[in-house]
Order: sequence, then structure tokens, then C-alpha cells
Amino acid sequence: MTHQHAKALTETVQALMAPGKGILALDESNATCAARFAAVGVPSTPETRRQYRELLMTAPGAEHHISGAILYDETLRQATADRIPFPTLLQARGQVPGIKVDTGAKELANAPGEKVTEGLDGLRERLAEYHALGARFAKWRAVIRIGAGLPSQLCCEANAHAMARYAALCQEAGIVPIFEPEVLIDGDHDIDRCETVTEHNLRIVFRELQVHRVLPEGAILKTSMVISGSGATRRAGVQEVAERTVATLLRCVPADLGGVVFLSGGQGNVESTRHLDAMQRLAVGRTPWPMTFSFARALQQPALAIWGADRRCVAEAQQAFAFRARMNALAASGEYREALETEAA
Ligand code: 5MM
Repeated sequence: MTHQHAKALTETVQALMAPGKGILALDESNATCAARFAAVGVPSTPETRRQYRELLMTAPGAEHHISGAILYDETLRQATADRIPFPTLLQARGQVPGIKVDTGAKELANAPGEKVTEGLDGLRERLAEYHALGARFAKWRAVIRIGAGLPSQLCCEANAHAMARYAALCQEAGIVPIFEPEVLIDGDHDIDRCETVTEHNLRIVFRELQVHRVLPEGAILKTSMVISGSGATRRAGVQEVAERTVATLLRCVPADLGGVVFLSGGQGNVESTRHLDAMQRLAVGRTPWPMTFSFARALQQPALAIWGADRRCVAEAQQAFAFRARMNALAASGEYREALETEAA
């Protein structure tokens, strides 16, 4: 890789990891979007998906807190009602357009109950097209399930291998790879088990990235937090989640990585914000990489509920979205106060 090529990647990383900002995950596949829309009574069509995503991407004030947005293939090719292509709109608002490029998690042969993420076939050609359409970063998500005897070594290795090949292809195309090995919150496991699995899996992921010669400073980890399973009898509190997550990342993540961003993974909106803030306060002067949010549900839920109830309430939904963006931006700086939630209400 030439110096210029590496420099372009690190500049994109710096834009995405700008202090006090985070990334909007807006890359729900059509199946996921249909499920989220159905929950609020909205039919899922290309036009309703376009309207909803325009609402979020044009929300006044959110541009101060959002550094970039991860889009789905359909959305990258869509435009505002005024015919401004979404990538152009994001760039004009000082945000980096991104694209989810995996084609989903499919059952992994010889590993009952586990999945491997697909999408490598034809990826070089797709990345060239996405770059031409304006995308400067990409995302690939793998799912790691905790259960009796799970995850298997096979599942961790297969996903890490695919993820490293994806990351290398992205960098070749001048696109920053975000790699997202999500340890699912589903299950009744305790936080100890989540920590063990997260550490084990991250070590495999970073080993594969090194084998595939991925430039660390031109890549971003999107991770789940170290947290109790959603069905655990005793769930760890905010401070413990923050301490264990930061400690695990310090053990596994190379110092020269471009950044670490978090998914919300089914946590409540305010719960995700609290965790991010607690981690940020702990991390000051301790972590060599910047950390911020890359939430989907925890940023979108209140806005989707308002818009779903009455699709004329665009401005109200935008306010709700911009508010969660601001709360999380404060948390990304360790400056969040829970009182702000009620003050605004
Ligand atoms: C884990 O999901 C990612 C982060 O979202 P949350 O903050 O809600 O956990 C998210 O980017 C996810 O990858 C997209 O929503 C796409 O999901 P699907 O399953 O449709 O590919």
C-alpha cells in the first residue's frame, strides 16, 4: 500500500472518529427494516424506507453529533424528495457515507446453531462501484452466539477469516473497513461468560487481520459491550459493564487501531447511553484509540415510534432522533448527565 493510499484511509478514520461525534447505523436489510416497520404499523416498501431514511439524514442539528452513516445498498442508490442522492446529502452535511457490504449471516456447516457471514463473492467489484457512488467506509457484521458449548472454535475462526478478507479488500478499494464481531446479548449467561467469549473471539479476529495484512490505523472495530445476557438472573450494573468492556478491549485491541465503536445490541436507549458515558470516563488517558457509538436501534427507536404513529410528524421524529444523537455525543465525550433526559421531556 502506498503512503498516499494509507493516508486517505486514515483521514477517513479521523473524520469518522471526530471527537464528540458517532456513527449512525442505518443499514438494516429489507427483512430487518420490514420487521421494525411492522412493529409500528408501517408497510415496508422502497418508498417508505426512503422517506424514513430521508427523515433521519436531514434531521436538523443531528449533523453536529453524527460523523457518518452506514447505508444499505438500496439506500445508497436513493435520493431525497428533492432528488439529492443520499451520499451527496451526507457529504454536504459534513458526514461520511458508508455501506454495509456483507450479505447476511447464514447457517455454518458442521456447526449446529451457529452462523457464518457471507458476502465475499464479487466483493472487489461491488466495492469499486460503492466507491464510485461515494462510499468511503464499509461494514461487515458477524454474529457469535453464547450457549451450551457455544461459540465453537470453528465459528469464531470461520467468521474472523471472512472478516479479514473483507477488510483487506476494502482497504485495497480505498474504503475504511468497520468489522463488527457481535457477541449476542441473547441468553441467560453471566457477564463473566460474555467477557471470556468476547476476549477469545477478539484475539482470533485481530490475529486474522494481521495475517491478511490489514492496516490497523485504517480500520475500525465495531464491538458489543461486555454485558450480562438479556435473560441473566443477576445483570451487572453500568459501572461493571464499563470496567469489564474497557479492560477486555485493552487486553485485545492493538494500540494502532483507528478506533473502536459500539453497537447497542438490543439494550435500551438510555442504557446504551449510560454505558457509553461510563466507559468514556474510565478510558480517559488509558485507551490508545478513540471510542464512540455506532448505534442503530438506540438512536432510532424514539423517532421510529413517533413517525410510525403518525407519518405527518416528521419534525417531531427528527427532534427525537437529534436528541438521542446529542445524548450519545455527550456520552462519547464522558459529559452525559441523566438529568438531561428528563429536563428535555
Ligand atoms: C447489531 O446491529 C448493528 C448495530 O445496531 P444496534 O445498535 O441496533 O445493535 C446494525 O448495524 C446491524 O448490523 C444493521 O441493523 C443490519 O442488520 P441486518 O440484520 O438487517 O443485516
